[in-house]
Amino acid sequence: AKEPARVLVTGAAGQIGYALVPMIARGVMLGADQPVILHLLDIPPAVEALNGVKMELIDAAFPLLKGVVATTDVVEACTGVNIAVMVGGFPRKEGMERKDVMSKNVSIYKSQASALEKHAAANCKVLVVANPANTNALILKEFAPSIPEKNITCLTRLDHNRALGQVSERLNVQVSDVKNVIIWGNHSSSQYPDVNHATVKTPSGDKSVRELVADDAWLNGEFIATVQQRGAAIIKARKFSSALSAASSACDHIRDWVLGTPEGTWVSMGVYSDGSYNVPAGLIFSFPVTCCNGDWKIVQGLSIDEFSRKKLDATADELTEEKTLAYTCIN
Ligand code: NAX
Repeated sequence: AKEPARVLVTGAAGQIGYALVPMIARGVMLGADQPVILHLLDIPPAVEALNGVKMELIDAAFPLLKGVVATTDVVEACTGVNIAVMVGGFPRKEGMERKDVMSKNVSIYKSQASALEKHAAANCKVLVVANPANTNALILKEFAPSIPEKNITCLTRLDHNRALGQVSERLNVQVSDVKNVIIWGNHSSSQYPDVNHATVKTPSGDKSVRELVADDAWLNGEFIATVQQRGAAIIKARKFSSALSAASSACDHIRDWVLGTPEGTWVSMGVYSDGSYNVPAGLIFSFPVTCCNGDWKIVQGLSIDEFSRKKLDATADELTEEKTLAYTCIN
């Protein structure tokens, strides 16, 4: 039998945490043959709710779940973890300045970065979900210099899956037959959902999404806006932000990273930019990636038309600005 993997979930008493931890305990994230020990971190005001989550995990009697550590102590939470899913953060409240929210998150990610760097297992893989996700991941990278930068990522898989969902609804095809959409850039409304290389599996082979949809106005307009604004639409409908879809896509992100992407398929991940596609190096930016043996690689050589170039540049500009803002909050 495999040794249990230790998986940290921060913000585990929150909504995404509540949807995510049972998925991990059922093997959705790391596979049906991989036992897990869950490390749940939250802050003191949420400690009762956190213990309630632990009670429910025990009550669910998950065969793969070999232990639960529920704590408000960052060091205890980070010790020995192989995977860290960072869902905890400081949300933007009405009337708050962006700088104030950034400054709260900088201080959270700074201290959690140091704890991970000192106490996590070697080669720990980190996924930042909490917003501003790309910039929180960048701060984490900055304050955990001994964690390889390729091990620090942020979640844009939800946006990627939303794009697959929109194409599948529009064409009335199975979502599992649609692939290779791309989310470029920031996990914010400046992101660019790109279908120029996306295909649909049909009985007569793979066909281009652009050709099948045959409506460039929709693809360049409403489709993009729907994906960009989907988070807000969910809040409007549910009065709470996306949780089950966020949790599910966090599992997809880690699963594909650890176990690999299928041949011929790429996914979107927020990763440390190396300058590919003329995106400034040193940002955490969402790119199309393939994964193999636990490592991701940016898909190279895709054509970028003028429309796409503008959208990529705009979201890169926003991230550069966020980075500057974050750095002014460091000291
Ligand atoms: P909730 O407010 O329900 O939960 C957040 C939890 O984090 C709370 O229990 C809170 O006590 C805890 N927390 C706060 N500070 C902490 C700290 N320093 N250490 C540990 N825990 C801490 O929010 P939820 O709906 O679960 O969303 C969590 C985060 O995900 C938010 O930042 C949200 O904006 C972000 N999202 C990111 C998405 C993405 O695709 N990247 C999509 C979904 C979601 O909006």
